[in-house]
Amino acid sequence: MPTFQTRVTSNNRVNSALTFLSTMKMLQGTLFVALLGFLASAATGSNDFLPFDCNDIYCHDNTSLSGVYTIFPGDPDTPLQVYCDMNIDGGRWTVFLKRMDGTENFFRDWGRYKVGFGNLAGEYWLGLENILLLTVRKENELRVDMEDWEGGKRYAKYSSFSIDSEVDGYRLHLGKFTGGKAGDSLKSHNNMKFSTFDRDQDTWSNNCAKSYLGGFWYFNCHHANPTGLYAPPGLVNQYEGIFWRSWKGLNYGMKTLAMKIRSVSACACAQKPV
Ligand SMILES: [Ca+2]
Repeated sequence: MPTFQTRVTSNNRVNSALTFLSTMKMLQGTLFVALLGFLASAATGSNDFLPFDCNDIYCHDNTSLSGVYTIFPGDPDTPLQVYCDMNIDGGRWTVFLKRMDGTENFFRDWGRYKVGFGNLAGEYWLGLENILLLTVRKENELRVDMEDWEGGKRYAKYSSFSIDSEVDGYRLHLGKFTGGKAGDSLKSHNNMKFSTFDRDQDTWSNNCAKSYLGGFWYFNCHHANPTGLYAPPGLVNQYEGIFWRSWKGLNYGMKTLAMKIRSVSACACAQKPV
């Protein structure tokens, strides 16, 4: 029957159209989910790539610039943000202490030095537990970069750097001084436990951290004070500033100072493209 046939044909067309629309909706949904996945992946900057340190980030992409990145020195569920120096001396440096403008308070207690504090884009301390994670599984070298108030720049490098766990006082193990015109001001700090004003593990009868306003591997007490008071020279007492004795003496606080570590194992793609 023509009318019925027409109706059936019409119904078939409607059904086909509905099926088409439904399929398109499903496809759109799938595409939307895929797009979300892509955006999430792009946002984390990874496809299951879990860099251990800044060295891994550079090896994964040797065009990476200096800046704040997420690394995984512990397990995959504990991301850690850190500043990576990808410029100086071949880059790949994981920065664990940065001083640059005096905006952060470094006269902190044991608990804060243990877990870290500060602003990753500015001044910060990465935390002794994180430094331990970074150095317990990989062998690292240490570099200390500093700048005076007249534009002069110096550095000091050490062949290895690691620390013990908290039960052993985060004791410092430093390799040999391997160069830099800042000179070696950390030699006497080697093999010292870490001290803060509320946990005195130095070798002095008094409390170095309390007297000199930082947290560090003090002996009795220090030839460098990277966590000391931030101030131009002459504005703080001797020994209290961010001094580095072998370059500027005890009474000169640096304008900037950064301590950074780098895996000593060769990077598979260490050359930046020309
Ligand atoms: Ca003491």
